[in-house]
Amino acid sequence: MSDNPVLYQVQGGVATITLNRPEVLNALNDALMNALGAAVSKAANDEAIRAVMITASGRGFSAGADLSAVPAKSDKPRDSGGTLRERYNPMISTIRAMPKPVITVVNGVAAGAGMSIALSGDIVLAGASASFLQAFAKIGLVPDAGSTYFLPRYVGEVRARALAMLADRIDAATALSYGMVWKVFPDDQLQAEATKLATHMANMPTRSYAAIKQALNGSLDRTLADQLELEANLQTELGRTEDFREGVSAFLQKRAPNFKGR
Ligand code: T3D
Repeated sequence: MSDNPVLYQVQGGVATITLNRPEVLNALNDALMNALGAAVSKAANDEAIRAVMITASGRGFSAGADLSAVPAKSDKPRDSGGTLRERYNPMISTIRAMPKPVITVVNGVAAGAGMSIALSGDIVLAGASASFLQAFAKIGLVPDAGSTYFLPRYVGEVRARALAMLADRIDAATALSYGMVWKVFPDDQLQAEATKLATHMANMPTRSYAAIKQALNGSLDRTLADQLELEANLQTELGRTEDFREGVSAFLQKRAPNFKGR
């Protein structure tokens, strides 16, 4: 049994958040969810952190909600909606809104809300042996923690409905071909490749990434006119940043830029 359900490490401007209940494929119990929510908020609020990785220990990414915590019979039905509102939803919202990139590094099976967390990343990487499973319908639930938002946008309605209703487990290669995943790496190279990417992103103009997130979050729900206006507003802000001046100077001087995230 792991003492810390979530590990938090910082190196070179990158925070690595590791789900750490490998004995149950990082199933999400209250302790893990409280620690994960706190870790995500900490990374979001720390200006020294310019990229975040979310990954997991052992052979799984996350098997979703810890089903051993659900009583088989109870006079008092479980308040699943309350759990989502209190723990899952704020965390998913923070991942999407934080003004820095989040890379989810899917090292194994991602099921139920574990799959939702995997899909919430700005960049989703997977190991070759990873798999994805909308487990919810198998136990009489509806996909939650953002899956019904992310899936149709990533894979289209036809696949989203089939994945949610049939709850088939798909492998990393299929997830890649569906557009749910940015890249798949051999399992033994996944963490090194993810760290390389996160370190690269932590040295890029962070405010540019923050604006990209703001522009793309919900862009499918806005009109073209609204989107054009949002881009103009964001570009006004970015045009005043140190990193924009540095990027242009570096280009004109034919040297590598030194971005500060300001
Ligand atoms: O009320 C609310 O909280 C609402 C929120 C809901 C959000 C949700 O996520 S609902 C969906 C919950 N998750 C599932 O239904 C998935 C259940 N797990 C599985 O279907 C399979 O375990 C997997 C497909 C994920 C992996 O299969 P496999 O064969 O690779 O591993 P396994 O042998 O089934 O699991 C390994 C161990 O992890 C095993 O324990 P044992 O027998 O070695 O002692 C298994 O019981 C445990 N485990 C796996 N998933 C969970 C779990 N323990 C608790 N909760 C789990 N979700």
